[in-house]
Amino acid sequence: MSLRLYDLAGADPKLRFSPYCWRTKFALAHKGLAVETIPWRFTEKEFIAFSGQERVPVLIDGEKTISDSWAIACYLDDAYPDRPSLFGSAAARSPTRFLNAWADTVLNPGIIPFVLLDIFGKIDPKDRDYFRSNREQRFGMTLEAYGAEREKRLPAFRQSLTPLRTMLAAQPFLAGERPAYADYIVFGSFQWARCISSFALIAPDDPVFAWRERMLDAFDGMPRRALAA
Ligand SMILES: N[C@@H](CCC(=O)N[C@@H](CS)C(=O)NCC(=O)O)C(=O)O
Repeated sequence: MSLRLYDLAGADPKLRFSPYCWRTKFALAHKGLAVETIPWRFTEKEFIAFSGQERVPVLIDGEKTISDSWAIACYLDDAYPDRPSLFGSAAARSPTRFLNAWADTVLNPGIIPFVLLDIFGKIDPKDRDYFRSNREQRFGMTLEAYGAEREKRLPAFRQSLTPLRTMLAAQPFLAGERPAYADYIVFGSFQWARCISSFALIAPDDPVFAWRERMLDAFDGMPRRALAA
């Protein structure tokens, strides 16, 4: 068994910051599967062309190639049923998919303005022109304008975490007593922010902060050891 993962890297190849790649690395750790990660830069589209698309994570498992973090999570749970369930139970897969959609469409876009300029400062120099023009087209303004006034945006962002805060005040993990893929989805977003930026997104007295600390200790502290800002 040999698993390989294309994993977004910065100018420093040890800087791994993609929220989606973190989801996959936590899923592999949950399953107890060792993986060799391959540092990949935004403009190295030709290296993952075999996957039929242009984004990471891309997982290679023997003869199989899987892209998209949600598809990879489902693949791992189906291909390795004898290892710990990634979703906690078969029935939990569907509500976990809702959380995946919420993180993709609300949480991650909510975090981007806080970390955008830090990302730009830490990506490989060869990625900079692509990243600037691609993101400026997406956001309809310069990176500098989109990343401005972080402090002013912070109260609204923290308010948007109310559903997480409410749940984590009542139970230790989103999946219940133990972490599962629901936690990895959301924690992947905070690990992205933590690796790329020193901006304090969460207040220390927030139950979300305490949960993030518990998640940083998961897998014998693997997430805490990652290169961070
Ligand atoms: N829905 C995909 C999203 C993957 C994605 O957007 N990955 C980013 C890295 S965080 C990427 O590869 N971006 C390439 C680009 O912007 O050109 C998933 O869940 O895996």
